[in-house]
Amino acid sequence: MTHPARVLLLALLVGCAGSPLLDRIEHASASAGSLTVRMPWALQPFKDAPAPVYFRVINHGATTDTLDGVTSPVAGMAMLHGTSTAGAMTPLPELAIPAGDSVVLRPGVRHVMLDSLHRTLVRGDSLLLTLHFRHAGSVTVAVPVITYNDLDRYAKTLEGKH
Ligand SMILES: [Cu+2]
Repeated sequence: MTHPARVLLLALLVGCAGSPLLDRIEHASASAGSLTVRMPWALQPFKDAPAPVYFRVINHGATTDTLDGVTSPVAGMAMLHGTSTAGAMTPLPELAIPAGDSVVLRPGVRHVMLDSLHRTLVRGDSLLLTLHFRHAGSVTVAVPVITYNDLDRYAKTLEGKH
């Protein structure tokens, strides 16, 4: 089999292996100014635990912007968290989005934490998350909720490691 044919076959297989939920994540996108927020997803929390949210921000502009804060109608409190070298969560007061670059929030690196949830989040739900940028203003994205099982299956796509 020639190389291009193999690539095509792989694309077909990956396409078949997708799910409506993963499709929703891959097609989710919202923009303000030169910033685009893509591929948002949240993990269904255990019991009353907070829910982590992940996404990527692409800065098509020539000026660095800064994510100053996050809010969500489903959470009493929403905040940016980083991960220390020891693996503990640390508050992140702000997050720079360099010009012409992108920043990925993924497990083990950084996330938005939704705490004091007003309702139970289950697989397939959609929650609204608003990101407040210093220059571009606010961007609201609909974030699909997935389970840890989904994350296992779609880690490569979701964590942006490919
Ligand atoms: Cu956290």
